[in-house]
Amino acid sequence: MKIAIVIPTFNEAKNIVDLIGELLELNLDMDILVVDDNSPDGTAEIAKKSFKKNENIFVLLRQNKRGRGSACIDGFKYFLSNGKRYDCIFEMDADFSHDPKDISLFLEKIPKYDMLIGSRYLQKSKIINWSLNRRAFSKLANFYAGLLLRIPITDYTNGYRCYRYNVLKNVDFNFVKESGYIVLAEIAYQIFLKAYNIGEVPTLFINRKRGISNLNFREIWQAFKRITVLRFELLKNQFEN
Ligand SMILES: Nc1nc2c(ncn2[C@@H]2O[C@H](COP(=O)(O)OP(=O)(O)OP(=O)(O)O)[C@@H](O)[C@H]2O)c(=O)[nH]1
Ligand SMILES: [Mg+2]
Repeated sequence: MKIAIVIPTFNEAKNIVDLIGELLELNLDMDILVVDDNSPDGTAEIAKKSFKKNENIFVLLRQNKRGRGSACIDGFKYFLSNGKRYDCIFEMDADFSHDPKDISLFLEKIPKYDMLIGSRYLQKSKIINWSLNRRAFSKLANFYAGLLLRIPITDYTNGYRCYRYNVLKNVDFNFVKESGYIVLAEIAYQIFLKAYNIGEVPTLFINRKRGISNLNFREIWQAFKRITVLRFELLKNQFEN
């Protein structure tokens, strides 16, 4: 199976080289794209320099910080238009919250699905070192998204995912209005409305050990606002087409 992995980064200099190192150890037929928003800590430069001899690792440098979701979308577009044909495309965070070893779980299960989400809320899942606040907020966000969007999934906001190439090709990225974490829910909802088969795998989620968080209240507010109107906008759109 030929796979592609999109890794959005902002100030991940302390993580990116080790993470790509661990991914390479999996020995898969794999291209990796780091989408960096001109991180002040030099993430893009470090990634480029460290892997300049590896022709499967690419860095897409954007000039301004434009959000995790928009970085992933640019990454997906890159892999959907580079002339190569992948079986599936992954997205994952750079801060080791997403264990590279879980990729094998996704690959075992993806033949039966169109898209798989690494979930923190299945019986075999585990969350390590998350504060009570973060846990409560994540639960609330998932409850709210579930109430409005009603996709049969347990984790709307974990950015560890695997999409079949053709499924991602069918997503209308122009319709995605926000740029942060909520893009995860927007893309899942589009895929759900197209009647694709979405599954989940249990993941081990570990709170970041190195580097600083990019999550802030502005993003959280953006996410709640967007979830509230998303269902109605997309359903209306589907009805009109
Ligand atoms: N390119 C790009 N990547 C981003 C941006 N914001 C966050 N990221 C990356 O997206 C991933 C998730 O962001 P995190 O900062 O880990 O957010 P979080 O997981 O909610 O919060 P913590 O893990 O607690 O820090 C990481 O790989 C970040 O480097 C952004 O604006 N642009
Ligand atoms: Mg994180």
